Amino acid sequence: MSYVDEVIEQVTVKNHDEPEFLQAVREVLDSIRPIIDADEQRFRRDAVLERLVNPERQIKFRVPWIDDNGDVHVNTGYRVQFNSAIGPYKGGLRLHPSVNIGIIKFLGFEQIFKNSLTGLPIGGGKGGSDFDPKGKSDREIMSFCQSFMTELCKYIGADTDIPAGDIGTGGREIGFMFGQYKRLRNLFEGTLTGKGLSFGGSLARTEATGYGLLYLTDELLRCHGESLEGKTVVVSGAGNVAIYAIEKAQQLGAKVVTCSDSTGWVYDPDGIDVELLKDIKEVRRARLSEYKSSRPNAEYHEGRGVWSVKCDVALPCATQNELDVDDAKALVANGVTAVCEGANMPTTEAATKYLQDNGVYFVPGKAANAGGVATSALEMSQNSERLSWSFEEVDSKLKTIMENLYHNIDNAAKRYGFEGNYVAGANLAGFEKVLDAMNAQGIV
Ligand code: NDP
Ligand code: 2IT
Repeated sequence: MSYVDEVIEQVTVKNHDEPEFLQAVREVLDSIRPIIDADEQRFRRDAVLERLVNPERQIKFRVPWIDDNGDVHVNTGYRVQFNSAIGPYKGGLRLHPSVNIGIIKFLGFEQIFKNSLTGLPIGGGKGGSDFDPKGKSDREIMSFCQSFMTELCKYIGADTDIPAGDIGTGGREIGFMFGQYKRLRNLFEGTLTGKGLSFGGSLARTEATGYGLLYLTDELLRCHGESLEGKTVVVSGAGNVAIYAIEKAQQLGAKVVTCSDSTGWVYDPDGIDVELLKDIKEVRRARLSEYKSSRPNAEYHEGRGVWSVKCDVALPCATQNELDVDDAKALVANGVTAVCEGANMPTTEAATKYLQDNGVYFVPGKAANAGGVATSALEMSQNSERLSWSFEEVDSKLKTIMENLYHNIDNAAKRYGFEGNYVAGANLAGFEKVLDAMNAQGIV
């Protein structure tokens, strides 16, 4: 059996109850076969793949917090410090009831290669909790965030591990966590990114993941003789990534006709009103069902359905495995040209294969959504030099990073004989740098 298959089998046995982690590992290991197979004996002897798939450190802790009635709740907190070969651990914190160790490991594993692809010196990590922020008051959110950070602060630091936002963690939560970190450690340092602008945050970090997704999508289309101008785009999600993906797609001349949240989805034939969406989601923290009351031409449907809408470009920006093979078939039947992932692993394995087999340009999240973490790394740079850059400066660096990233994965796919397969390109290019650093640093 090949070394790659041997390790996939080991990981499957050892982590059989972590399907998302297995899915992420299978995809990456399968893609990097050309590198591993070329020097299999040495990689096996050095246990390179075993070291790659086992996190350097996993932290799991109790998070007790008190609600507004004085009742105590206990959630579970996680931080997986996956790989620090190329820099300090970096990655977001997810707050969602579906969080478990397998979810955090899948996200942390993906983050290793994503962070490598940014070209910036950041290793891979991820954390979060099964806490559900929905319906909680600001005080309850603060109570949770302070308790979470009371434990997490022992393991992180500006040169050790730098968490940030993800599902359920936005500016409000990062603010509460930063306040508690500073209080407990007596350090005002950039150990979190996505901070408010008045205390070390970077301009354009809020917009970065969505904008970056569109910079990459635009570059992809241009390299194939097309552009976003006049294209119809469908987006899922209505959170941080989705909102700024919609905004930038519209700035680039596309018409975005859908968005969704966990209860339903909107079809707006006139194009999503992004200011209204921001007001509903960022200010009022309300349900998407409220969209229709201000936009009579729009439709609101319960459940899922954005992938059934005819489009040229599809941008899944909500959560993992939200686009399955039936959705992929509907997209292909409707003539989709490109699917670029704003979320992490939103497309199932079967759907990915179907899209690729049918000639759709498919760019995986670890490449397409890397603009968020890349801009987090720019926030770290600004914190280190105690300066802040203008919006234009950060945004133009982000654009350059995403364009370079596209060419990097495109070239890697070509170099290894997989032209047009951006999954292979992203995994190969991301892995090359991590492997080089791991080899240079010995067996650690
Ligand atoms: P948010 O919490 O801001 O938004 C998540 C959106 O997805 C919400 O509209 C949410 O609906 C919707 N959603 C639908 N179904 C689910 C579900 N089952 N679980 C969770 N959310 C669901 O998160 P982000 O926009 O920050 O993150 C979206 C995706 O992008 C995630 O995969 C994340 O890992 C990824 N990502 C985020 C980055 C960032 O910088 N924030 C960077 C790179 C990737 P509802 O409002 O009803 O909960
Ligand atoms: O998935 C991701 O890349 C993020 N949630 C952003 C991580 C970060 O450190 O900015």
